[in-house]
Amino acid sequence: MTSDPLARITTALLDGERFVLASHVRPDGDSIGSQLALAHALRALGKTARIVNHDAPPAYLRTLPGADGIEVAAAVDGRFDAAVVLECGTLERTEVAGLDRQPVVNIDHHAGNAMYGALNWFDPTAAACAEMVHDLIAALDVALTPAIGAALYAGILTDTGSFRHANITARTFETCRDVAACGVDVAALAAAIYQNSSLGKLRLTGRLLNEMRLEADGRVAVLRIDEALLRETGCPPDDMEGVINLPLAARDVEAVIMLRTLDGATRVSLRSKGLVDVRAVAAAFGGGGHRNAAGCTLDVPGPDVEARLLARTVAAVTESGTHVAAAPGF
Ligand SMILES: [Mn+2]
Repeated sequence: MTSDPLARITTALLDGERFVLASHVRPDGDSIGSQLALAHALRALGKTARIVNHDAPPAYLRTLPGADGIEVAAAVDGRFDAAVVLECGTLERTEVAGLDRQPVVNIDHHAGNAMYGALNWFDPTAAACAEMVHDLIAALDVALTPAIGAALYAGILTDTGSFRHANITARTFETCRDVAACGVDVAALAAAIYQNSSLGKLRLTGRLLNEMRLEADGRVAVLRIDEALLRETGCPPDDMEGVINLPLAARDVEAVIMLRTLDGATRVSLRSKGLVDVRAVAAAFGGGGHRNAAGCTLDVPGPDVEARLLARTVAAVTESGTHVAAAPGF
């Protein structure tokens, strides 16, 4: 017996036959990519692997091989040799009941992971959970196929903000090297993800940027989405991926707050450049994420809590010390 979590998880997966794979609510490219890659690998070994998430994959990921087999459910029945939970800081983040009745394998890269599994592999140095899954698939001795490679690449491409975030390491490119070598058409995959939006999303983008509020001398941008804006622009609610990143194209903007009101709660997404830590901001409001990409939910929204959120974000920008133009790596 070794204490190396990757080796222990590899053994558990090789020994088992039936698996369920879950990820967080509102799954993103890294959730879906990591799940599909691992499911393809387990099936290549002759095992059964079901993917069960609380929410459907976003439209831009539905062309990934195997995406049409992803189940959407609030609970899983029956027994599995393991529930592999990918990309979740806590088990509750899945909002899928019944996973806790299985031996849980926790594979994640989010700072602050609660180590909730029977087996835990937590690596905050991975730019994407898909990097970890790449290493796991290698340990399982499954050769990459175009279907596996496309899933891994989707996870890395989206979780690095199209290779722009500070989380990128040599390992990121080593994984992508293997993806390219196995025959994935990376340009076609990028087009499927980034040149595949509705005209409604384009109209929403125009309105959002036009109505953007700037605070702290333009260092913090605030975007606001409500039902009326979606209705007026015709943007489908599941087609807003990436709009939050647009203000960061401006030299002066160092952090973005996007507020989305929905059923009496306000969903907050945060993005930042360089050393500006928006994960700490989200954590102060019960959320989490990464330094440059995080989120939380305001259950009792209102001007007061929004003012506190803004003040925390402005403080994060100020505390980062350096203007992004002078930060390391820029
Ligand atoms: Mn991720």
